[in-house]
Amino acid sequence: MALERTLSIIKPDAVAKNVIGEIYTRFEKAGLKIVAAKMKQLTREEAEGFYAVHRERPFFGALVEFMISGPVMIQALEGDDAIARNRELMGATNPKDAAPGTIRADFADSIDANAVHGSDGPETAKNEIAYFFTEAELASR
Ligand code: RTP
Ligand code: MG
Repeated sequence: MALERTLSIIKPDAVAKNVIGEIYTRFEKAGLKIVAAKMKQLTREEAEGFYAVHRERPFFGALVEFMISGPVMIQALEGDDAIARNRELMGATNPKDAAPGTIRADFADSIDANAVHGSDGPETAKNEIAYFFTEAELASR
């Protein structure tokens, strides 16, 4: 197993539901350590840049509007197979398809308001962590 880092975002719907702590507990129980964290109201430019790979997709406008609809909680997670492990904890993109006990099954309302983001691969994780955190902001633990 490889020690990895991944980027996680608790989206505006889950922040509004006041479940940051419940989601952090799931990360910690799964052996993922929070090595950096910040709460932030994303600007439109930040949200568009973050989801730039989806720029041509029909849902891009709605996705950006949703991501700037309220503050988000952004964290870098570290652990064995952190990228896949976080994706397992999150569940499927559409909460209707998410396995019972996953974050999206328990906290998400729709495919748009789906509670969390997680990097989908090593290259994405590296770029997404650097998008929000400087090297100095990442703890070694
Ligand atoms: P995320 O990037 O947020 O972790 O989600 P994901 O990998 O599970 O899904 P992705 O394909 O990367 O899509 C990014 C976000 O766009 C919204 N989406 N809407 N209406 C649709 O068909 C649709 N497809 C995707 C979702 O909010 C998804 O989280
Ligand atoms: Mg994605």
